[in-house]
Amino acid sequence: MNAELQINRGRLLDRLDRLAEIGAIEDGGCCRLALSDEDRAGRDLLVSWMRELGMVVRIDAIGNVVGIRAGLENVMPVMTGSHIDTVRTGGRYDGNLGVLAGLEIVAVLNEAGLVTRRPLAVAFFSNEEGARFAPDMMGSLVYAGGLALEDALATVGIDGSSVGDNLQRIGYAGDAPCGWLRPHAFLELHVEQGPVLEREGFDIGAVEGVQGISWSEFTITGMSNHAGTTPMSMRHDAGYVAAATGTFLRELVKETGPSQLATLGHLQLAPNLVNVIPNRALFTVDLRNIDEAALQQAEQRLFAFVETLAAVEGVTVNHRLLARFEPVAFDRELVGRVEAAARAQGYRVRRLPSGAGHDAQMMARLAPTAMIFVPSVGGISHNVREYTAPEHLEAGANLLLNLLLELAA
Ligand code: HGY
Ligand code: MN
Ligand code: MN
Repeated sequence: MNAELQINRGRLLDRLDRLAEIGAIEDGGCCRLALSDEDRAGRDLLVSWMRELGMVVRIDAIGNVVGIRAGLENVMPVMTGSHIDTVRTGGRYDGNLGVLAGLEIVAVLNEAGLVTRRPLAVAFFSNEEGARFAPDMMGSLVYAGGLALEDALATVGIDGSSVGDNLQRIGYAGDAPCGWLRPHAFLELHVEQGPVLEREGFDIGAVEGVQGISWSEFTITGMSNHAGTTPMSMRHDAGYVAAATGTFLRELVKETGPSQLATLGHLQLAPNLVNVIPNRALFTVDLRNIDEAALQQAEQRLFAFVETLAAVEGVTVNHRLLARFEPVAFDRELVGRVEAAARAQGYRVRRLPSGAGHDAQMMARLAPTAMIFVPSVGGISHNVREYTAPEHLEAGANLLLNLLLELAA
């Protein structure tokens, strides 16, 4: 461990603030939806910082950006990174911390005149959030070979435009083939986005893996009719099926226990008028579970519920699977090193699974991978009130620094 090398907290906080100015919304939050003009501006800022740090920047065909700091030997690099796209009501740390901590570490090494044996790579992946174009972790999934480039480019988002068109529009359809750089190891620093570390008084999370994710989109088609003249027995109410599904999800998780999570996050009714029975309902269901068999169970029960109710109500159902990732276990040896290094640096550390999806779960298909979590105040994320204390941001970045030096030696 390189005790004397420390990150510069002020510079890291300053970069987080400057990136947060791009797509700034109320109360210090950020809205930089994937491949939007705000995302482009954020990308441009980070690429300029990478270049200022003397890094070689390469952009691949799905817009993943990798900055490389040369090592003494031309061997597989140690890679860190995350994402800088946000949800519509995002905070300033989700994803951004992992990328900016990587740049801060390069700045520290430059100042120290220290060149690692292995090159260091800092990446930010396209469309991690999946909020505009599903699935989430799209850029790292293509990078890891889990989704064909042309399928990703053809994906149409919630506003009707495609990934490929938007990538061209913002000028980030790069020439590097996806997955062109296979790392020796991948380590991602990220805010926990949940309540565990804060509630139990830990500084660091040594993340053991990521729970399974299932995103479904349902389109229910019924018949619009007059809200006042149509007897209840004659209705084909798409809105009722959507609302009943939301209630069913709560019943489902009550029965299956706390490891099952279920969210009806997006709901659109048409014609969306107070006195017209909805003839169309478009809604999404996000199911998560650390146990794959239980997640499949939950999916089967959801699909059966919607189909059965639709038959009774006399409406039709169209179902699209927007994302489906099985649980991922990170590299045991690397998780152990995260835990040991945290302890050696005097941090209170515990192991835990990740509730959120991350680019690391895709990079785990290519190389030994692990994650470092720092606490989220109140467990809040995907919310402008997302906050992590500066001392925890610094602790996470210092831990990342030491682990990258160890791995790149
Ligand atoms: O959905 C997720 O877990 C991540 O924020 N993309
Ligand atoms: Mn994230
Ligand atoms: Mn997120």
